This record gives sequence, structure tokens and C-alpha cells, in this order.
Amino acid sequence: MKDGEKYVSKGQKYFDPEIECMSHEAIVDLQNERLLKQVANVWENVPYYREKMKAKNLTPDDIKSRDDLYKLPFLTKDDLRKAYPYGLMGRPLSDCVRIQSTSGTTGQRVVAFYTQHDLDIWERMCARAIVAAGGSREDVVQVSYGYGLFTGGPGLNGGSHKVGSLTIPTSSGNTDRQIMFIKDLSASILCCTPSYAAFIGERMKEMGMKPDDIPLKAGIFGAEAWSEDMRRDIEATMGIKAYDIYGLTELCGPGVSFECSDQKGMHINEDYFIAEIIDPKTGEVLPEGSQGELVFTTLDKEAFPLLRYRTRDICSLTREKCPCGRTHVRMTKLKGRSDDMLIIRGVNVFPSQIETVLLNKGYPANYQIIVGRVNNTDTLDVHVEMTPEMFTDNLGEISKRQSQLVEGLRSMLGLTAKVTLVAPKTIARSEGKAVRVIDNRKI
Ligand code: DLL
Repeated sequence: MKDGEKYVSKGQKYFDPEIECMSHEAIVDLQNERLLKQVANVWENVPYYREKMKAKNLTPDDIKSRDDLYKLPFLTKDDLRKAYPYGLMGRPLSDCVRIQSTSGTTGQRVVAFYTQHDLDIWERMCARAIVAAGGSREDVVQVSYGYGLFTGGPGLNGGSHKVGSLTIPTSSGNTDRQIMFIKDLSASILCCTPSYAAFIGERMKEMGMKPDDIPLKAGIFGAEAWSEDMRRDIEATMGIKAYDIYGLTELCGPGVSFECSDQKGMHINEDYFIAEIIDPKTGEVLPEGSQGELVFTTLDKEAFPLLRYRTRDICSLTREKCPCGRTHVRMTKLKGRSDDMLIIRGVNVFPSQIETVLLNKGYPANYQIIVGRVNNTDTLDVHVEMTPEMFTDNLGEISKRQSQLVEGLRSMLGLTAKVTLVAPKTIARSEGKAVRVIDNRKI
């Protein structure tokens, strides 16, 4: 068979139909089989985790199926830091062919290792996501996530190749050139962070372009939290359907889960991961539908196998039947990260709640949240950009608008914030993940 024959034809709904639409019982059987192998592998090859199991008086014999998963110790970002760089590897370095890494801006750099097999399954997951967004060999996929150590570019690039799409590896930045390529090379699917998609859309508007002027039909946006309102804004500006995609470097990168056309949550690739939701305070496993911290066990990863890795991401899971035919469990859009959650005057605040208020009132997703402390009391300042249409130097009008936002935030958060409206284009744009929160209390 020629390589091209394996590629995805137009109209094909799934990349891996037999896996993506497998019965739940068959998925559980596959997970049990892979879990037992993975636990034995980690016990054998990862002394760091073996010691953690021993500390709980566990051996691989105690894990007979996924029902015993709760017995295993968690892994956290702190373990990654302690074991950095090679302490969690399941294969010798000579078997590895790639590393990827996070930027480490929060001081906790993650370095993940991949064998060729690991790259292959990661790209498969990204291929599933592209096909779920309507992609096929007929499509032109522009990958405007960063390339390099960040997983966004390489992951979607590999997935696009597997689908057989023509791949444009623009990486992020040089926004006018992004738009030129979309137009000139008829890109039909755009992959980037939602904040960069919003920025590209804004630039298109400035250039006088309408949604019909570009050939894009879909966007695959992830790597940061974004609200439904932001989705609608991007869809309207670009004339596309926008799909969410989730992942983290520790597990591979993008593609751990992805939206299908029904957009009722992101399907988690259950042949490669077992997902659990736990209470972030007690570690107790919560029943389906409960909101809590997402925990993953990798089932088929060789170089960097992680058992019960705590992501700090907050969401819930559902197994309700999805009209798309995929059977894999779905996670809701992230509520935020447990470490993104701000506690302001004792109230839990997620940046996504603030974004929802702003977008509902017609503001763009260009805002910054600044938290401080004055006389032992937390302060919450929200700087919000006006759109060019609403921009005015009428102070009465600005003050009226600010009061409306203060009221909107009070009813969403139960807190009084100070809102400052700023001129269009004064808040720095992001080509990757947007920096929305500045917490001066830690400094
Ligand atoms: O952001 C991988 C990725 C690249 C995902 C491109 C999707 C698209 P990290 O840099 O390690 O990896 O950051 C992982 O980003 O734990 C979440 O908190 C957040 N995140 C990722 N995807 C989403 C999403 C990549 N769709 C961390 N919605 C994760 C909300 C997301 N947050």
C-alpha cells in the first residue's frame, strides 16, 4: 500500500474508527490490559515511583484492574521537579528520539521525553482531533502554534501529516504573513492558541477583510482557557467553526482530548489514558459529573510513563452518549487551574469568570487582571480594552461603562473590582498563551 492510501478522505468522520467508537466494555478491557503492563514497567524501570509504591506497601500484584487505580500514589509537578531531568524515565536515553519542554515561566520547567513510538501515538491523537474538526487529505492546515520546545507546533504538525493534509508550519508571529498564507495558500484549518486566533481576527478586520475573504472553515484552538463567548467572537470574525483541544507537555502535548463537531466536551483518548477526577484537597476520587482536579494515567507511553499525574486542571467528566458516535469519555471545558484560581478577600475567582462578564457586555478578550494588597486587604483591578467602535473621550460615558462592568463583576464574583477602561490596542497581544493575570501579592 502506498502511503497516500492510508490518508483520510474527505467526509471521513474518524481517524481511528475502531478505537474511537469502541464499546465502553472493550475500552475498559484494553485499559486494564495496558494498565497492568504499564504498572509492571514503571515498577521495573522507574525507581522513583517504585519507592513511592513501596512507601504505600504496594507491589504490582496489588493492581489487578483500573478499579485498583485509587491505591496508587499520585505524581505531582513537585515530583517532576525532584526527579528532574531523568528520574521518571521508563526507557534508557538511547531509546529516546525527542524532548519537548514547557517555558518554565512559573519556575517549574517540565522536560518530557519521547521514543519513536511515543511520537507516533501523540501524532495519532492530533490526527484524530484534526479529523474530528472536519480535516482530511484535501485540507490545508496552517499550524500557527509555536514550534520548538513547545508541544503545540510539533504535535499538530505531526497530526496533520498523518491525516495527509498539506501542512503550513508558520509557527506563531508575523501576523500579516499568517493572513497572507491563509489567503494565498487557501488554508482551511487554522491551529493556534485562542488568544492568537483573536489577534489574527482583529488584524484581519483592520485590514478591511471580511470572513468571506478567507477560505478557513475551522480552527483548532487550545493550550489556554477560553470562554464560549470568546469562541463565538472568533467564529464570527473568521467565519469558521472553532474547536477546543487540550493537552499538557507531561502527557505528550496537544491531543490528550479534543472536541468533535457536537462540541459537548472534549473526548479523552481512552486507549492511551485513564482519566480520574479527584477532590484537590483530599485526593479522594469523585463520582462522574463532579467537578474536581483531572488526574491522568498514561497507558502506552514508553519514555515518560506517568501514573496518576495530577494536572491541577479543574473540570468534570461525562460518559453521556455523544451524537458523534465516539464513545470515549468527555471532559468539560476547563474551569481553570487549581493554581490559576485567585483567592481574593477569601473569594475564589477564576479568570474565566471575569472574561465571561467582559465578553457578554461586548468587550474584546483583551484584558488584564491585576491583584494587589493594600493595608492587608486584597485589591482586584481589571483593565479592559474598549473596541475602536466604543472608544470615546467623553469621561461621563467612560465612567458609566466602568460602573456597568463593576456591577457585572459584582454579580458574577460577589466582589467589588476596580475597572479601568483603556484605549484600543494598549494591552499587549499574545502570539502564544496570553498572560492575563498579574498577582503582585507574591512579589
Ligand atoms: O499547552 C499543550 C497544548 C498545545 C494543548 C496546543 C493544546 C494545544 P503545556 O504548555 O504543558 O501544554 O500546558 C498545559 O495548559 O495543564 C492546561 O492548564 C492548559 N491547557 C491546555 N489546553 C487547554 C485548553 C500545552 N484547551 C496546560 N483549555 C494544561 C484550557 C488548556 N486550558
